[in-house]
Amino acid sequence: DICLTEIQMDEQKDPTGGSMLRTLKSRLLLVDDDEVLRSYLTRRLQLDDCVVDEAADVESAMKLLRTHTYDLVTLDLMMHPQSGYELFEFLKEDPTLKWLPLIVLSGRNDLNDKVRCFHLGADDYVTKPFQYEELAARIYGLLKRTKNFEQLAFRDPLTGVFNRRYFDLQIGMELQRIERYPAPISLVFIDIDFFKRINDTYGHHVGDLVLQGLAHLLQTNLRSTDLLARFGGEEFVIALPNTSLEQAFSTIQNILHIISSNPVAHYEGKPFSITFSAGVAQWREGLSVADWVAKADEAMYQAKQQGRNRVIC
Ligand code: GH3
Ligand code: MG
Ligand code: MG
Ligand code: MG
Repeated sequence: DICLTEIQMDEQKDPTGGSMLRTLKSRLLLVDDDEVLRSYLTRRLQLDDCVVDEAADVESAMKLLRTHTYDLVTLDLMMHPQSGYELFEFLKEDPTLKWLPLIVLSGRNDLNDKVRCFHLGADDYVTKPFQYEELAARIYGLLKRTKNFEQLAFRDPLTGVFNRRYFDLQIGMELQRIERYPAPISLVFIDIDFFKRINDTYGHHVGDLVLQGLAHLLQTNLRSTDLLARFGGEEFVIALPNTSLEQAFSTIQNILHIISSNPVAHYEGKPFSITFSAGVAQWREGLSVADWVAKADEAMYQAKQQGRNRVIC
C-alpha cells in the first residue's frame, strides 16, 4: 500500500520537457555556429539521456549526416559560409534523410523565414532566446509521433522485429555506407524446419508463440548493430555489419544450438523445441541486395536438402 501511494505521488509530479525526453534516449545533431549555445544545449540534452553531436557549419553537418544515424536535427539559419537553408536542399535530395525530424532554432523571428522553413520541410520553428524545457518538450512531441509512425510502418506486429520494408530501406543505406568505408557484411537467411507440422499438430496459436520465441531469441543473441527482420511467414533475415562469412556462420551456428536445445513453447504443459535451416552469404562489391538475399536463400535451401537443422555458407 505504501508502494502504491508512492507511485501515485510520483505520477502526480509535473512532467518537464527534459524528463519526457529522457524516456526516448535519442540521438540528436545540433547544427549551430554559436559555440556557447551548442555546448549549453549539449550538456542539458546529455543530462536527459540524449546522445548529441555538434556541427558548427553546414559542411560538417553534411559529413556527420552521411556517416551517422540521427533521430532529429536542430538547425540554425544564420551561419557562415553557408546558411542553414543550404542544409534543407541536402536533406531533401537524400531519400534516407528526407523525413528526418528537423527543428529550426533561429534568432530570426520573421514571418517569411518561418513560413519558408516549413515549406522546405521543417517540422518546428523555435526562436532564440528559448527555454530549454520548451525545446525539450517540442523535441519529445516530435520524436514520439515519429516513433509511433515508424512502429506501425516498419515493425512486424506479431514478433515486434523489423519487417521487410524496413530491411530493404536500411540495407540499402548500409551498403551505401560500405561503399564509402569498406568493411565486411554478411547476410543470414533463416527458415524454421517443419513449421507447417507445428501448426498442424499444436495449432496456429502455438505456431505464433514459436515465431515470437524465435524472434526474441534471435534479438537477444545478436549485436545492437545487427539488423534482424521477419522476411515472410516463418523466415527471418539478419544483416551483420563488420562480420565476415566465418564469423556470421559461427554466430548463427551458436544460435541454432541454443534454440534446438531449449524449449521455445509449450503444448498441453509439455515444452518442445524447434530447429531451423540457415544460409549465410557475405556481400561483395557489385552484388545487388536482391542477388545477395538470393544467395543466402540458396544456401538455406542447401541446408534443407542436406537434412535441415544446419547452417550452410
Ligand atoms: P520446411 O522445413 O521445408 O521449411 O517445412 P515447413 O513446414 O517449415 O515449410 P512450409 O513453407 O511448407 O510451411 C510454412 C508454414 O508457415 C505454412 C504457414 O501456414 C506457416 N505460417 C506462415 N506465417 C505464419 C504465422 O504468422 N503464424 C503461424 N502460426 N504460421 C504461419
Ligand atoms: Mg547562427
Ligand atoms: Mg519457408
Ligand atoms: Mg520452413
